[in-house]
Amino acid sequence: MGTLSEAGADRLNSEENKSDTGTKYAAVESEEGSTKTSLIFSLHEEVGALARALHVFEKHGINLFHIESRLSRQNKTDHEFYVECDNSMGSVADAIKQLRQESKYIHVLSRAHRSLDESVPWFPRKLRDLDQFANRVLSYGSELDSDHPGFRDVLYRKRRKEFADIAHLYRHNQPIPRVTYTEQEIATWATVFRELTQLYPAHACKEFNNVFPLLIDNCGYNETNIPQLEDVSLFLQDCSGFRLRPVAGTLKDDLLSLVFIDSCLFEGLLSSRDFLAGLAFRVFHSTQYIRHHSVPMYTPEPDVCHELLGHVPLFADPDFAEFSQEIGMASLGAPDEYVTRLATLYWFTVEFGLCVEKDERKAYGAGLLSSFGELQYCVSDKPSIMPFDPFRASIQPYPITSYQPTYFLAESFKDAKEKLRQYAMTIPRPFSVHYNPYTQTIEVIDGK
Ligand code: HBI
Ligand code: NLE
Ligand code: FE
Repeated sequence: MGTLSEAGADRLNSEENKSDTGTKYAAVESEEGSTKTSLIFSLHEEVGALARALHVFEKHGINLFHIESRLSRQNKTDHEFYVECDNSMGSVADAIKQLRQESKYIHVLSRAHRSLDESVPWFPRKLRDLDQFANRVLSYGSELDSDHPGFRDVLYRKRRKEFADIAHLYRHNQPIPRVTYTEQEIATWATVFRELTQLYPAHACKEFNNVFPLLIDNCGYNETNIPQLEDVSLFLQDCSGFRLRPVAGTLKDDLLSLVFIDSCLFEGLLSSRDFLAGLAFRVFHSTQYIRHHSVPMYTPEPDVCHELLGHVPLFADPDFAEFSQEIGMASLGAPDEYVTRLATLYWFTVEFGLCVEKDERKAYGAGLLSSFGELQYCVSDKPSIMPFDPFRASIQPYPITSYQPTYFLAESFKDAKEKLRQYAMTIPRPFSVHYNPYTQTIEVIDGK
């Protein structure tokens, strides 16, 4: 299979695009094997038009996975319907033929094509595909484990549910809903912000310290304000093309085999596979809630302090952004064991990485830059330090609920990226992937 451009479909999907007379058939590989067809049609404005159109699918024995209505891109007074249907049963071709007679226009966006090898796990090909993660979560909720500091705090649990709802309802291209944080939440942020900003000049890497003032100037970073994800996301898009997407939490599922932990604190929804896949598109899944006020110094869970103070500054750096995206690309369609290793690699770099600067040890990992407890600890002589080697780091066990016993020291982001590339080449995949920045899609090239 060659590289099939999704440009046509992407153009049709693009919110910015005013008028698109588009090709009728944009040949696009199917996602999820060969079982899905996506199409857009517009109906004449009359009572029962949609019911009749839906009847066409019924008559041809076709199951619909998804339907949504929206304003037409061609004519602002019309509505159009976007439909995803199962083409493994019934005759989709016949249904489309009949639907064509009933509708003003119809575009088939993607049709079954040769699918990737059945053994290759599904992965997103375009930004909008990340919306599917929301429906792939195992348990939707905001339950906290019994040893979580917020477990007995009814108000905290209720609040977490509100954040989980925002994430669950979020769809690609929507602005991230703004949140009014409570006084208590802002007080927690203030403590974390105050303590950390005193440590950054000495212990954060230079790339981090370069960007931080820009966040103060442009995104409302200060002691008395928790910045809004939407403002930060727009800023990052200007810097490096990275953007944020709200997420309720993350699931440590595939890490469990590797990690020696007593309990899985991570309440959550998004698997490492999905989380890493986001990075391939320069999308960072970000939590929006804040840690419980009783644990400002360290929490094992990602929270808005961790995302905004730990991760965001470095995603603005071009080399670091590229490094992160490469981990994401390497994970697409990779076997489970390798996703686990890449998640571990991510852990020892993006989360807990150290680097050298003029013979000094500096932190670039977000888990260090968001915990004033661990930031002081990691530059002390207590932990053991190893030179960064992805083959070694990707199989190193680690605890997730305490300070790290071991850190890996990188020479630079460029060097780390080079080493990561070498490592990624050893991941067995019957295809290779290429990111097309113009269409923001992943192109799949058969064979290595
Ligand atoms: N989710 N929101 C968020 N933030 C993280 O830092 C994070 C995550 N999910 C998984 C994760 N980090 C990693 O530890 C790996 O599982 C990839
Ligand atoms: N321990 C970090 C903190 O307290 O900010 C969060 C780490 C999330 C992986
Ligand atoms: Fe993180």
